[in-house]
Amino acid sequence: MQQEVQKYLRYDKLPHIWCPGCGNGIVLGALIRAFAKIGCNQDNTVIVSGIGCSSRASGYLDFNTLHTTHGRALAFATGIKFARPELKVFVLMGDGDAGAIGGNHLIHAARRNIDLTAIIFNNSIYGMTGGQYSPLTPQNSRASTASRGTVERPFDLAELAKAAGATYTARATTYHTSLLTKLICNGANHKGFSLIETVTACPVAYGRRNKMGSGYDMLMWQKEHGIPVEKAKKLTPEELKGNFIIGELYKTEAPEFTEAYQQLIERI
Ligand SMILES: Cc1ncc(C[n+]2csc(CCOP(=O)(O)OP(=O)(O)O)c2C)c(N)n1
Repeated sequence: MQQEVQKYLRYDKLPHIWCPGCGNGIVLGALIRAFAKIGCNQDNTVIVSGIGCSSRASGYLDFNTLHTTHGRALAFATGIKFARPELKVFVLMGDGDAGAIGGNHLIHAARRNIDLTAIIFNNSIYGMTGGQYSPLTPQNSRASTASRGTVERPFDLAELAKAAGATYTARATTYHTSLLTKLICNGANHKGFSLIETVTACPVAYGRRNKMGSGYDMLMWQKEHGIPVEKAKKLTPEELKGNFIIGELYKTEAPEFTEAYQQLIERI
């Protein structure tokens, strides 16, 4: 397994830029294990990312990679998939990248049900730029732009994507790594737009301000607050409060954008 996994990394790009305790490396680890499990061909796979700490992940991966502009990863990925539908395209984004500046691209990629696998690194904050709150920052959290706590209600990106037309949504954490690997495989094997949110820790820009302790403590927080989907069904909204659901959240079949477009070409 080790050799299978190592071939997916660009060793000449290491050391990585992530801080001690950051969960991004764990997501990267789950990703490359998923690539090995699926048997991803490096020549036929494209990794697109936006801008942010998490988006640096594309640079460490030995595939056709595109490190694009903040919030536009899905727009670039849509272009690639549309021009070359035979390619497998993964899109790596931070919560700010996908939910704020890139929110419009996210809802339209979901609406089109284009066959992309979107991985959201949700560290609850803008990590790279020093801790401004994002649309996924939990209410009442402190951020560099909310020193007394944010009053805004956060998005549930999985619900948002589902409402917009995504046909596969799932969530895991950097504590639940085998689940994360499995969900990435399932999302990648699903035909249509799939979104896998990963709850990950930013001890420096989020954890420190919110007294969440070390990277290890934040992992334990994920362990305690990530409620498996089957268990969550038996709980009341009151009991679920302050927690989040992990596992496969939604899966359905719908016409995929590039296939529907190909059918149109053949028809005319
Ligand atoms: C158009 C544009 N606006 C703003 C920025 C500055 N910027 C760079 S990364 C970033 C936020 C990163 O947060 P997130 O997407 O959550 O990723 P993280 O760094 O937390 O992984 C911002 C605002 C930019 N590079 N380009």
